[in-house]
This record gives sequence, structure tokens and C-alpha cells, in this order.
Amino acid sequence: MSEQIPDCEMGDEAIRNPKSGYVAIIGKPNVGKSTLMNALVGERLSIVTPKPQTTRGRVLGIMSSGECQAVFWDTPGMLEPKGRLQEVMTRQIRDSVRDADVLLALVDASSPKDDLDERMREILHDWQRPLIVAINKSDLVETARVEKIVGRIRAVAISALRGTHVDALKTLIEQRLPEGPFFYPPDMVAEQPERFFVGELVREEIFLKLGQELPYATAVKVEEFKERKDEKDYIRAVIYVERPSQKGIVIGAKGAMLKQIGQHARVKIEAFLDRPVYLELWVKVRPKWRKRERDLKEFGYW
Ligand SMILES: Nc1nc2c(ncn2[C@@H]2O[C@H](COP(=O)(O)OP(=O)(O)OP(=O)(O)O)[C@@H](O)[C@H]2O)c(=O)[nH]1
Ligand SMILES: [Mg+2]
Repeated sequence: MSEQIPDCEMGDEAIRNPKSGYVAIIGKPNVGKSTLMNALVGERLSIVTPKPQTTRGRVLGIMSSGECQAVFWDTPGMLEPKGRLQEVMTRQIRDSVRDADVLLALVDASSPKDDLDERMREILHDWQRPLIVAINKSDLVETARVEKIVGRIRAVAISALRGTHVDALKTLIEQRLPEGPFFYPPDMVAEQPERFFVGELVREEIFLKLGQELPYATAVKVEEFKERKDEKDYIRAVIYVERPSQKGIVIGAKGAMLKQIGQHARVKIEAFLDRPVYLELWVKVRPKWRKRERDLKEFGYW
């Protein structure tokens, strides 16, 4: 059955035969999902750090070119969920997969266990729609090794960090999009509110500056975001930790750590918003927030 595809009336010119669809990017923690989504969209939307489990919720990124619009879901890394927060993260992955027209499964070429893991296999086993498997971080390993993996699981080798073969991947995605009008105007790249990205950029600094368990016990909530006439925007964000001892570490000696986190986050926030801001950071203790539904909802993870 073929139907007349409506012209897409967005932008200056009507787009003939538009294609559009949701693309879920899935994979184990730290394989480079967020780096890849940013590379595809061409904006630094999703936070990236060398630590696993950086992404906690799903982050939407829109890539439009010519007649095609791909709406990406960057998802948290797949793992055996332990605790409430990880259960919620796992649910975010499931929801993204459920809503996807195309699945983009990412594998890390440099990981000693390069194969698709069990959770991924389960999803792919039942998957009836288009699938692309990409092997990331191919810059870190010898070509022969990449070729071996590619041969075994029929995948495309890329480097999200260096941009190698990202354009080829773009084409593969566009070819697999279903026909239909755009979901968003072609110049739009993100949908989530500025508050969300501001909180994420503070969290990125926490992941980069603090070691061990601390980043994982931390949530950031933007409690106030005021646009002011003739003055910088005012942003008040609270960093929540689980224990008083953690609060001390985040603040640091004479407030040095908090100051550094604030300074670096502000520079990133200003680059993201493209305007100067005044950022005020507070640290508060919220015992066991990772276990409590009410707290998870308050922090936007539910
Ligand atoms: N060398 C190399 N490093 C990469 C590449 N892609 C990502 N990275 C690095 O891998 C680390 C993790 O990248 P992310 O994009 O945060 O990975 P992720 O899959 O989103 O991680 P989670 O959100 O924790 O699941 C960062 O240090 C990136 O700079 C790549 O192609 N090559
Ligand atoms: Mg990520």
C-alpha cells in the first residue's frame, strides 16, 4: 500500500518526500554513545566524561539534513541494574528502544570483551526494525582487530571522537529512516529545557573533578533560573549528595573545590547558552536519594 507523502512545510521551502524517525543509541557504559550523538547532531548536547554511567536519563538530539530528520535518543549505558537509580536508567533504555524506528547499537573496539553483551543480544534478538551496529573507538586499536570484529558482527567501524566515518554512518541512518514529515523544525537540535542542560553541565564537572564513588552519589537540581534585563541570567543550582562527609569533599578546603566546579561549569554553560550567566552553587545532603522514588522524581530521573 503506498500513500501520498505530505510535503513538509517547515522552513522556507517545502521538503518533498521527507524521511524522519527516532534512532535509539544503545550500548554498554562508556562505549561513546554521547560522544557519537554529539558528533551526529553537531552540538555538544550530551555530557561526556571518561567515567562509565555518565548519562543517567535519555537525551534527545535532532539531526536534520536535506530531506531527512533523525531524532536521536542518547541512552544510559546498559548494565545489570543494582538499586533504584539504575533500574530507572534501564527503563529509560527500554523506553527509547520501544519508541525507536532505527536502533544504533554501539560497541567499543578497545574493550577486551568486544562482543555484544547479553542484554544487547536480548534486545537485538526481538528487534524487527532496521538495525545498525557501529564499532566505536576504532582509533585505539589496530585495523586488523577492527576488521575482525566487523567481520564477525557485520558492523561499521567509526571513531566518534575523531569523526572518522561518522558521515558514512549518517548516510546509513538516513537510508533507514521511514518516510514521513519532520517532527521538529529543521534548525532545532534539542528539545529538553535549558535548565536540564545546565544541570548536566554541572554534573559533568563533578564527574571530571571528583573521584571514586562521589559522582555516583551526586545529583544536580537547577532550583532557580532567572533571565534578567540588563543583567546576566541568574542560575542557582544545588548539588545533592548522600552523606555529610561527601558534602565536605564537594566543597573542598576553604571552598576551593566548589569554586572550581562552579567556574568551569559556568564557562561551559555560557558557551552552551551563548550568553553570560551568574552561577551560584550550593551543596546539600539528601540521604539515600538514589533509593527513593520521590527524590528520583524531583531530580528528573524517574
Ligand atoms: N579514543 C576514543 N575515545 C572515545 C571515542 N568515543 C568516545 N570516547 C571517549 O570515551 C569516553 C566515554 O565517552 P561517552 O560518550 O561519555 O560514553 P557513553 O557511552 O555515553 O558513556 P555512558 O553515558 O557512561 O554510558 C570519553 O572519555 C570519550 O572521550 C572514540 O571514538 N575514540
Ligand atoms: Mg553517555
